[in-house]
Amino acid sequence: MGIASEALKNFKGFNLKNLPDVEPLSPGHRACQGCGEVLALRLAMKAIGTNVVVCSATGCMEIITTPFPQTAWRVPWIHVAFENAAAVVAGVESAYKVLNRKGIIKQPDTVFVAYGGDGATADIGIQALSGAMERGHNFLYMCFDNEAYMNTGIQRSSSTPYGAMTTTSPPGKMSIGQSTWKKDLPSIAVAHNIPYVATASPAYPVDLMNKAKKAVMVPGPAYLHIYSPCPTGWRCGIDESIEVAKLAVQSKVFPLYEVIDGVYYLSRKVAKPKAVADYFKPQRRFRHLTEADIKKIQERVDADYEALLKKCVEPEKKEKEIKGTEMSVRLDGA
Ligand SMILES: Cc1ncc(C[n+]2csc(CCOP(=O)(O)OP(=O)(O)O)c2C)c(N)n1
Ligand code: SF4
Ligand SMILES: [Mg+2]
Repeated sequence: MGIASEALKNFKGFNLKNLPDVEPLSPGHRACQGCGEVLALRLAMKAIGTNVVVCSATGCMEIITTPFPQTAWRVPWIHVAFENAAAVVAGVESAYKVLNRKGIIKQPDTVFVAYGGDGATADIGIQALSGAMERGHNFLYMCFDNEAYMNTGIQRSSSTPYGAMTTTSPPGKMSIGQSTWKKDLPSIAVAHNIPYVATASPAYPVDLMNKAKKAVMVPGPAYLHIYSPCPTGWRCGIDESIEVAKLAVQSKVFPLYEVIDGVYYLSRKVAKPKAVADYFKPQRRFRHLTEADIKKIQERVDADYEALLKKCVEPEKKEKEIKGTEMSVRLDGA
């Protein structure tokens, strides 16, 4: 049994009847109305609890929670630079380890979390993240992926989806919008052979909370890639974030899965997928796309989903393996 499976063998998941009351990230922050990113962060922190040190990269979730001299954080929280949240959390984790070993503090159960947006994670901070994962620090890194640099005015990142309009990938006669395909960050995390990687979405809040809880229970590095709807940048209604997030899963654009000790588990199989065109409809960042463009994207989404299913071998041998993870179905037949 791998170290993550061992740590999770007695895992008791959240359900709608036992959700924690604790709110490490309090109300009163300054996110835009309908922000899916802050909702996802709030849910993750509810699951993680208060015995935590949080390191925040620059980005929306830093700016909107800590306008000086106020803060929405009720737990120790460090704002670091745009690029080094994973390096700083690694240092904090190492310092706690040494202080505990020397008997200077007695806090062996404190957990360490770093988070950043897609720009902070996929682009500028990927080196720090890769290093911290490779060195095996005991920490959780959460990427809140709203698919552009939103805080500074909706610039494209390497996590912006193909065809999307941003202020630095404007569509026009010569341009489709974003001209590159979205970087596959969860696979990059998996390639580091860390014990726990998962994707999550605020449209499936209990699943998200269970994954955040599991991620901090696992010894060693854990990585959560969290879909984060941004009505401001995606040009959808402020009441449509959750609908769009659901459509992302239902159209196979953003599949939910876990990789525990290198074994892929699909969290939610999409039996009757919606069309990618339905996912695009509420979002004006895609409104310039032609039928041919959408067909090309649909083919890519179908292919990526098939490739994911293949990693989850023998889908017919469904097996609920880890207690409390009702949505997590082991698909490798082992
Ligand atoms: C070295 C450096 N370059 C640029 C910036 C400006 N900057 C601050 S936040 C940000 C965008 C953050 O985007 P992302 O990480 O995707 O988070 P989001 O705001 O979308 O949640 C940028 C470009 C900076 N603070 N530091
Ligand atoms: S710009 Fe987007 S991600 Fe940032 S606070 Fe507003 S809705 Fe949330
Ligand atoms: Mg972003």
